[in-house]
Amino acid sequence: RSLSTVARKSLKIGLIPADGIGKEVIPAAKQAIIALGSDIPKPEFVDLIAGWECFTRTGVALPEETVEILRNECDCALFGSVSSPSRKVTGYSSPIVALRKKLDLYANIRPVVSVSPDVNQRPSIDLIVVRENTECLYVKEEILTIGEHGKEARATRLITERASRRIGQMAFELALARSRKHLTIIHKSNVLSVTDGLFRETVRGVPLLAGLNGKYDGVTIAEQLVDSAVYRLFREPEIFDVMVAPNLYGDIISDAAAALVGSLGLIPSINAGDDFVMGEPVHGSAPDIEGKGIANPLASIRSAALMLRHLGYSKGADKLDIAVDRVIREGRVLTPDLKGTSTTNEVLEAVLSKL
Ligand code: GGG
Repeated sequence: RSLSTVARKSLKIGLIPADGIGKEVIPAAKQAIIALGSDIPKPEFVDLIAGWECFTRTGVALPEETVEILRNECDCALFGSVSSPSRKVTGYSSPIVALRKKLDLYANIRPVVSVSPDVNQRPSIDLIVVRENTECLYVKEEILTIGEHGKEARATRLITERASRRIGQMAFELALARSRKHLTIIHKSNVLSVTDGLFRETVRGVPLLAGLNGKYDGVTIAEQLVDSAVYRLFREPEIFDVMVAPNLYGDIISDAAAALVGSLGLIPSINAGDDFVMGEPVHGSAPDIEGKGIANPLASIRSAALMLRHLGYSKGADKLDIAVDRVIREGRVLTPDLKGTSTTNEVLEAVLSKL
């Protein structure tokens, strides 16, 4: 089913704040959605649990009930952030990685846009990182053995033709809809010629797929080794329009791109599949500022906008984006990550006042 053509009287949105500042920014995004009034179908919210804290309390990081409610009852969802430990904990596995796989949310779409040079943003940044969301090293098949010289750890990196083709097609679609229509394939196939080679060849082959009949003829294609892509991202970011990458490179590149616009606290994403969409700020759980009331809510509000746009509610989505842009441009009410002194609630109020 096409997500955008379903007629809805109401919009059931699963809210999974999870850990850390997710619990502060997801409620802010909820308020922003409510403020859209009749620009979207009447929103209904379902509070759902997942995360490290959920694991320490219940022994389960991603309760089956959360997945089932998302699958069977919700039209879409917003996920906050998760604080997975950096050591192996028996029985624990990252719930966001699991959720992306269980709901087959194969595309992580992360736009990075500059709005104002006054908040430390490089001018003219307007790019989208399209991150494959289900495989690569995130299949998490790791083993530890004892070899001749001590411990040896190995991880499997899975790249499939199917996943590369569908993320490639998503990236071509996004590029086609933009004015520059330029797609850069990110890989490291000079070293990883089998895995990254398959990714690169498959994405390159998307325009030749049966039935497309020249649909992507207007899209120019470039490719860049991931290390040099990061270098060029900092040196000449304006060369990029849409970047498509395997899971791990996409994760790293999008954080790097966030540095170009002043703060990770501004970067939204959606996890998109053929049947479901889940908005998620790119930032993590930020334990250093958790509970202080100063987390930047703008990435979550923008993630709500992306989610709504993906569902076909462009009017509501545009309103949220325009309100966020105005708050950033005015530069008076900003959280400390953007060198401001305002709280999460004050930034939310500033956004709401512009809707
Ligand atoms: N909202 C993005 C987020 O939570 N980032 C941190 C992250 O993905 N960590 C992986 C994990 O903790 O499982």
